[in-house]
Amino acid sequence: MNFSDKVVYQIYIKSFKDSNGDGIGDLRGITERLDYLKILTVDYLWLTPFFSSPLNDNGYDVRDYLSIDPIFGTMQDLEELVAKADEQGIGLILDMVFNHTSTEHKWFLRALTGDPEYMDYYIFKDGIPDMPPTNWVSKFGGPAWEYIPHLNKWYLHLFDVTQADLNWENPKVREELKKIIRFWKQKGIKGFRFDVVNLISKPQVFENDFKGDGRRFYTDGTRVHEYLKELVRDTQMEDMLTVGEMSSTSVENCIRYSNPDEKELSMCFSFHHLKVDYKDGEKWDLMTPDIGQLKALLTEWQLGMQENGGWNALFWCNHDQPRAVSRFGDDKKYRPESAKMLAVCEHMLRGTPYIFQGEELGMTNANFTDISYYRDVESRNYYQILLAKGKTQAEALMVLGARSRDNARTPMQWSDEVYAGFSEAAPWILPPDNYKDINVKAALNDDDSIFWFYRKLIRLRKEKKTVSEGRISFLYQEQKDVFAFLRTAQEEELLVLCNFSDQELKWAAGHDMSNYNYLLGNYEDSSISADKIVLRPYEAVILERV
Ligand code: TEU
Ligand code: CA
Repeated sequence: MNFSDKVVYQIYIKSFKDSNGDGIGDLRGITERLDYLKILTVDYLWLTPFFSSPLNDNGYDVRDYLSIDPIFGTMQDLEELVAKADEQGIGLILDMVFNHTSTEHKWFLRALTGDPEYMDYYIFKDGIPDMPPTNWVSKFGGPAWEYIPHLNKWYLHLFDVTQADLNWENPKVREELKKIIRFWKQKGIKGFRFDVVNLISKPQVFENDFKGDGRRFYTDGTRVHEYLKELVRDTQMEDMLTVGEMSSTSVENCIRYSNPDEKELSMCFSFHHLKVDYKDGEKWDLMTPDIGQLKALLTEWQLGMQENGGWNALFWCNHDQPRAVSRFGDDKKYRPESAKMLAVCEHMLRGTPYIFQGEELGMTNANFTDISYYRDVESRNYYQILLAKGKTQAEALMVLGARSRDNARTPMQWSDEVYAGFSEAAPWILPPDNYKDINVKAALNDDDSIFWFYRKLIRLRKEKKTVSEGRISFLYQEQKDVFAFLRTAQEEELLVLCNFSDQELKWAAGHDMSNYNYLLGNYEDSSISADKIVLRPYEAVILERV
């Protein structure tokens, strides 16, 4: 199946819409707002996990994959959402967290009793206290192993200590996971997103990493392609939309994950382009984004995947990333312009675009001024780590302000009413003050809003095969802040220019510009001449060859 003309909208349930006044978003909240999503004309909704969970990582710590956490609703609510979405022609994508389970999952609880059958569902290693089997570091900070005194063993957790890694080497584990897929398929689910799925194949021998944090031993591991093929084949997922979240991956592996001939997944998320503001690759060291590197990485991935039949999931934002307009744009002086420019860039690249809730409004980072406002386990851990490293509270807060995952998790801004119209009660996490201006109600009433601009981009994808299926090639890139590319299919050609700076720039094309018409852009008119284009701050234009 080809998903090139589709657009996916990601919903972080806890923050989307609260229907019952407890301050937490839920399934009924989504059903209530399907009309809004219909106006945007998205094809699929990716719902972040709503399964039974202690919610230490907001649902990425699953206690029971086959039941719904009461905080999010009931099975009936889900069935109703599936049915109503279906009436609108919208399919649901569920988030499968198969690298690990919550330590409250019944499998882990049985393992803790010393039952060898269930201990083999996880990765337990013999050991003594204070001597973890390897020096690997958890993605959320601290050691990746936890000691269980009464078993004299350590278990592996690449994420939080309450998220124990599953042992995919064990065929019984793989069978259990297939059952989960089959269960949700028969509920009418149309696709799946697989959480950190390129980390599922662990090495045979566990050794210390003296060069890094351990990831090179388990990222795109030796059996990962085999596992994915088996999972897809045995659950007949071939025609569904399947997207893998690939942590620290490579183009070569993503080609294999997403090339239809391999019968693994439909597409991949990769993250290299979202590390261009990490100083020396370190997320918690701030740096202004290196746009030259951003362009180089996107170019490498776009061409690499195209030449070898791979398919990208395109995105700037998700529930783990700060807001793109605050990060790569200017969320004050040029907020609408830069939000639209980022939209053009993403939606015109080759791949399937993903919109994260609120991105279509140009929602910004949270601007929290105190650690007590933060909820995310990773942010809270790293706050302590930053203090321990000698940063002042103010410095640590500044880092979190730019990097925390909570920047994406503030409530969806529906209106200028109290709590942004998200809930009648105090929400579990507060919205930034700017909800009074930045909200759905205001966006729908403004013809020139970011929202309506997104809708135009989606329409363009539906109307023009060049956008959905065209080849991509890149133009003159020497001008650091301008990203320029062509999309071509048969006789049609589109030229896309994006200015990533707050400066007016002359783009010296070296490309004959005489035969192009203005198609869409984020400024009302465009100054195109035969050999020169003047791009205003954060201007983006799509030109069509005549
Ligand atoms: O995220 C995987 C992941 O590694 C990150 O995006 C992570 O948040 C970041 O690298 C930390 O610096 C997935 C989910 O999207 C995330 O919400 C979960 O917390 C994580 O897996 C564990 O399930
Ligand atoms: Ca609720």
